[in-house]
Amino acid sequence: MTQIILHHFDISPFAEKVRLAFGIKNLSWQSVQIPLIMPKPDLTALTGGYRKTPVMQIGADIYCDTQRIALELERRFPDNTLFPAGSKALSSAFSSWSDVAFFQPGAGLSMGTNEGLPEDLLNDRMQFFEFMDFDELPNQLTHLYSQFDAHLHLLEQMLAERGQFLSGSDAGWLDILAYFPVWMSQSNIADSAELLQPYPLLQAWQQRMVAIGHGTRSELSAAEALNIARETKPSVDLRVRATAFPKLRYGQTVTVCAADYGRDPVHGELIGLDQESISVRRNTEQLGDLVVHFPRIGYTVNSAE
Ligand SMILES: N[C@@H](CCC(=O)N[C@@H](CS)C(=O)NCC(=O)O)C(=O)O
Repeated sequence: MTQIILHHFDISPFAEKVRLAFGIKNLSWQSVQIPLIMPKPDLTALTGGYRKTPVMQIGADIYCDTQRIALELERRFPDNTLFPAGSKALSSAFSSWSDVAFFQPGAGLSMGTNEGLPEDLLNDRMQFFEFMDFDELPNQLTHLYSQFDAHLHLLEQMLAERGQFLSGSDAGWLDILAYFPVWMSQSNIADSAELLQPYPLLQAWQQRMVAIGHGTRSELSAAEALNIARETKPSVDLRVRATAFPKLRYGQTVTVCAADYGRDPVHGELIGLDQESISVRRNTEQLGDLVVHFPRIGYTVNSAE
């Protein structure tokens, strides 16, 4: 059962990363639209509590976080690599730049300059984005513009050094990582056209990124996705490495949380742990056995026994 399901919403910049990865790999996938704000009962029925966007489902295997999703796509669908010219490890490191240093000022500007945001969305994100002080946002806008612009400038220099794509002659995950804050700025930040105007290489690359597309998308209801999870068994063969910190054993009950924000805990039985991934099995009344996978970097795993 390899049908790919993406739980996401269209305006999510992190989901745009994964949609572009489908584009690079020319994959067919099914789209389940999730709510923009909590509660998200169908999503958390799968994840056990993790609420961030996006989440990828393949049968009864649930992949949280875009970094973990990228690794899984590459493992299952190695054609049209996301990591050209041996850029896998470098891309993982590069995500700390794009997800934090580049994305976070952009997210601040999206929240602070976007007048029409509905009240319930603002209230939800005030709780969610722990790195953002919403009361202080109006005073920080000039600084945030300066930071976002400095990263655009950095990206322009990277493109001058690297050529067509950051990954070389073909687009890869490195490009996607650098692109998603730019994609977000287009619809969410006031004066975004003015921001990009000084950067011609970036604008030309942006057109090449748009041309990648999203592979072949079809729509699926949340109920159908839950049915697929219910009718499928988790497919992956995993183990807990004896050397992996924090030295937990296979089958131990654990709690997994994002370490940055959106830290809703997920409880389960530890069945996979190494330096790249954490996997827990959840035995649920509603959907039977599910395995939820997280990246190792940026996630805590602790014994819950
Ligand atoms: N580290 C996560 C971050 C994901 C993230 O922050 N997504 C945003 C949307 S773009 C989110 O979850 N917002 C709150 C929500 O959708 O409930 C990843 O790489 O997937």
